[in-house]
Amino acid sequence: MRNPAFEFTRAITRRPASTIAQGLRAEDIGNPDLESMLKAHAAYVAALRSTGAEVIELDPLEAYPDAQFVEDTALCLPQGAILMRPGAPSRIGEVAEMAPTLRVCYDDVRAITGPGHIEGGDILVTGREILVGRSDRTDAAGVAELAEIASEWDYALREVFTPEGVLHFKTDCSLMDEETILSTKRLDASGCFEGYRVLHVAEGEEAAANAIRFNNLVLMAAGFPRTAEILDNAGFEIVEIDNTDCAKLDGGMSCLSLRF
Ligand code: CIR
Repeated sequence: MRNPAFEFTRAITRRPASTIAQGLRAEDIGNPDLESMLKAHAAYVAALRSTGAEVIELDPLEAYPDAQFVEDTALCLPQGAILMRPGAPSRIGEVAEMAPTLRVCYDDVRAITGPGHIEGGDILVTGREILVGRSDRTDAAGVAELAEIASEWDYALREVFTPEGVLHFKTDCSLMDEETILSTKRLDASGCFEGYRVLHVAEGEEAAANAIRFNNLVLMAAGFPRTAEILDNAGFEIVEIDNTDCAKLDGGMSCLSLRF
């Protein structure tokens, strides 16, 4: 039987807009380059498609420079989709832009209506539960509203914390299979993965923790050879994607798609 936490038939992505230089970032390490970002984005979409999945590629949204990070706008579960309420004010409008596509894909589309905030990057769905990390973007009220919807669909939801200075919970972890999580040591030290098998990213390669297991593949950012070796030794089939430009906007592999 299909495991809906990492076996998918569809994904939604959005091509980066020409306004990407205005994208949010915690620290300015230079502006991303649109041409190379588009190239990396195309490689990402091709990797998803190579697994047999259908990928819906949405057009760029010039008014929303972070809109290629579609993951933050919704949570997609087999029972339905839930529209998020981003904690970043400049990103709230991205949700209404995503909603029509989700309404075509799902009969049941719910929404976080507030007053709380929650972004998809803070949510890790495993085969057993939904983990949500509180962060600067996701607050207690946002988590509580998601928990209500999740309980209607019989999910156990557990609130965890995102390490200080880390954008999203999933900036520091990814699901690899039903029992395996790839995590930074700093996040795992919080004890939130008790009961799972945890693979640590290599020391100094913390940015490799945001990967995605998508069907038979693990998509990870290129340039982290020791973590790639750890995953390879654990038996995962890796595809490395250039993340140089997205990283300048604190983005990574999970942010670039909604998977269901
Ligand atoms: C932001 O700060 O919202 C974007 N520049 C990056 C969002 C990354 N999304 C994710 O990790 N899910």
